[in-house]
Amino acid sequence: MSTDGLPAAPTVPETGPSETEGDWSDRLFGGFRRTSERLTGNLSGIVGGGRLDSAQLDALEDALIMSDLGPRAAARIRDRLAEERFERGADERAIMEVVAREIAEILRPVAKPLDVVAFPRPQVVLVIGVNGSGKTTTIAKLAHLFQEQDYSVMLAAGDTFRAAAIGQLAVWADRLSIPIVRGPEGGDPASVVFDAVKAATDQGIDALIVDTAGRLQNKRELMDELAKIHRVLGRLNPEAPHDVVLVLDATNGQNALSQIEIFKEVAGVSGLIMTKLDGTARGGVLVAAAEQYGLPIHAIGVGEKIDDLRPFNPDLLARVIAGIA
Ligand SMILES: Nc1nc2c(ncn2[C@@H]2O[C@H](COP(=O)(O)OP(=O)(O)O)[C@@H](O)[C@H]2O)c(=O)[nH]1
Ligand SMILES: [Mg+2]
Repeated sequence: MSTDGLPAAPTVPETGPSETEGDWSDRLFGGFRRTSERLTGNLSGIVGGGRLDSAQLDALEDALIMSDLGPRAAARIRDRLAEERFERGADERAIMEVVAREIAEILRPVAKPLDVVAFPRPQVVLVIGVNGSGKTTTIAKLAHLFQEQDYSVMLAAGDTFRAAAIGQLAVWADRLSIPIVRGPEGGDPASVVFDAVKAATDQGIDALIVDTAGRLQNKRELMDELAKIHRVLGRLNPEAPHDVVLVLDATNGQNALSQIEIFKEVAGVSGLIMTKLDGTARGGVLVAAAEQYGLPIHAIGVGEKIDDLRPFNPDLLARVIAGIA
């Protein structure tokens, strides 16, 4: 589904009735269950009190690395645990409290919602990422979020590479009753973006969200295409794009990190949205990304429906990863 280069199915799930808060957090928790089981699974035999011994610390560090948190975050958490003096009879949970606190320390500095602040309007949000990462779906969710905050939104179908991609965005635009600027399949994305910025400016739109193609297998072409979009945007508004949001699929695990590297190089990334944190065992990569790149994380995707984009809550997520939420 999310292999580089394979076209994503152009499915647009129905916007079903809103779920309760519990449903989505259950799905998020479900996605991290294997991570938290792996962490606590290594703790059997910790009784008494005082400090963890080096075998226990090794086991925990390994489990953190296996859970995609990355070697740096894992070492940092290990160091923190090594310093901790536990009370007599401290159980697994007491240890996981320390783990969660340290993960939250890593995540807190990068939690930053995407705000509509650009003046003059519109705020131009360029959305990039490999095919199948969830760009188009995330754009729809983001548009919905902005609408809920009473901002006017316009979409630009800058992924002209696949006809289905234009159609998929158009279906969402229709469903959300927001205008979309689109061109022909195979057309020049930069000209779509040019038209869209002009239309959004003329109509006093608050936020223009631009979809793009994610042809990572042809880095040169991708780079040229994004550079051209940048040039066109800059000509109309020197501040644009105001945001370059990289959408990452959490199920890709460590591959998400190499995608950050590549897209930073070809497009300059200002922030991240990580999708598919429902039902993946690899969401720990979010911690690795925060620790290694320090890029703002704007939101997380926890499902395919329109309101499945959630604020990035570092304390909650840290507790979910540690299995004590
Ligand atoms: N479970 C789940 N699926 C998602 C999420 N975000 C996107 N998807 C699905 O991932 C697939 C690819 O998404 P799409 O938006 O077309 O990706 P794009 O190629 O980057 O534009 C679709 O089937 C989406 O419904 C998410 O947060 N959770
Ligand atoms: Mg798409």
